[in-house]
Amino acid sequence: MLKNSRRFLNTIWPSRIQNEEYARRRHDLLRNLKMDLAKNGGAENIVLILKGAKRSYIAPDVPAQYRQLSHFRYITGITMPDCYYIITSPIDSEKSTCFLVADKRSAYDELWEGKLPTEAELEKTANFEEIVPRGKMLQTLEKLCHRNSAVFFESQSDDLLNQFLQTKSASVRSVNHYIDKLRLQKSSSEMQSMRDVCSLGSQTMSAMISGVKDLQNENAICGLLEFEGRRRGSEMQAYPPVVAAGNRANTIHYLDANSEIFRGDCVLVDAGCDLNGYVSDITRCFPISGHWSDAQKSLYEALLYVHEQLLSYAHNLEKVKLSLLFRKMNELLAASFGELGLIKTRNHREMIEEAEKLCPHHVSHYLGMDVHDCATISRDIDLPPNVVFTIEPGVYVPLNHPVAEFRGIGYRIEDDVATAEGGGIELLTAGVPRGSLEIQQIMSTVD
Ligand SMILES: [Mn+2]
Repeated sequence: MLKNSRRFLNTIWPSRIQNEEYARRRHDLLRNLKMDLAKNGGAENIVLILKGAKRSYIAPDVPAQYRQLSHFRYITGITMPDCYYIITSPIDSEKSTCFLVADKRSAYDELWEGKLPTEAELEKTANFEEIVPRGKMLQTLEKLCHRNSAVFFESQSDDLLNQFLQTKSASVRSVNHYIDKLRLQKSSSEMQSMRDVCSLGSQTMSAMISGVKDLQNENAICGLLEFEGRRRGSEMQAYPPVVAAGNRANTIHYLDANSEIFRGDCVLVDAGCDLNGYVSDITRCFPISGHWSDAQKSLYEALLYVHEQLLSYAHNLEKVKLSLLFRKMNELLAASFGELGLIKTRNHREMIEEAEKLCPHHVSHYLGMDVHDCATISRDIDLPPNVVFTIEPGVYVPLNHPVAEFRGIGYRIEDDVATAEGGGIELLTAGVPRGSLEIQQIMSTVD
């Protein structure tokens, strides 16, 4: 018992983000907004309104799983639900004033939901002038906004704010792209946060694969993922995992994860951990029996070759650009599947088209506080150091594919990497095996 319980000890992963970093982010955001406003001229002050996540319900009185919105957490450090945050700053001054909009909990609510953080605790990261009750928010905005205010808000709709903004002649601009630009390039403490969560995600995926042999339902794998992640300190899964056996792996966002697994099936698992507001995103595939059929193995190795080539291609690029990786992936898939016999044509253009059909998704997305991070940032830009992204080539062979041998197999191999300071990329999920034999080794099925 004692030996086993030790395995639960290493579960504390403190946040790497210091309080001052939140102040720096707000400062940088205001500076960038003002730089852009200076080009257009006219505004006297900035009023920036951020909305936090609302508590939502799946049935009367039954709260859904809650996660703070990442923009809100990035700027304020606050994780409690149902808040707004307002920053105002004169255009020609470094000074800014912040307000947290939040209601106190009554003694009755505290009985059911527990206490909220104290004002002093919230102030450490969010450094506001005062807490404004939600019923007073519109009044506060009325005071802060005048005719020459540049008002920024997230583009998502919000009834309360729309009510206010309709009465204002000032146009409202979206702040999302400005925050995305800051979030794209991670600070050194954010890089540590990403290393933490990717290490946790790698351990979770490896431990799941070690225990997965002969499970007979996708649901059991979901449970195993949850168990292996949480016992190591994951706060929750980063997203509903894809756990897809056999032909269901060809449904790219198959989320039901509740079907029977047959003995000869391979299983695709796409899962991540959520830790201190940052997430990992890893995909691995394995035969449930621990033994690959010849077709399963040869298709797996053809895809793995593409994955390895992409890692070294990205590592050797002078400037990484996700669009370049995408083009490279299609070329590699065409060549690798041509050699395998999955693509029959030898016409280059047709081979690329076939590759695009077999893998209809992009090779990468940015990663950070959200799994599809920084959605407003183009994938066609040169990346600076400390940008985290995935590399995830896939192959999905439908049941009606002309090449019978590989019908009904779907694979994706996904790792998380970062552009490194001195050039090249850092592999953040190196801890999860991906070789066909290594996978069998951790499943203990090597003869
Ligand atoms: Mn992904």
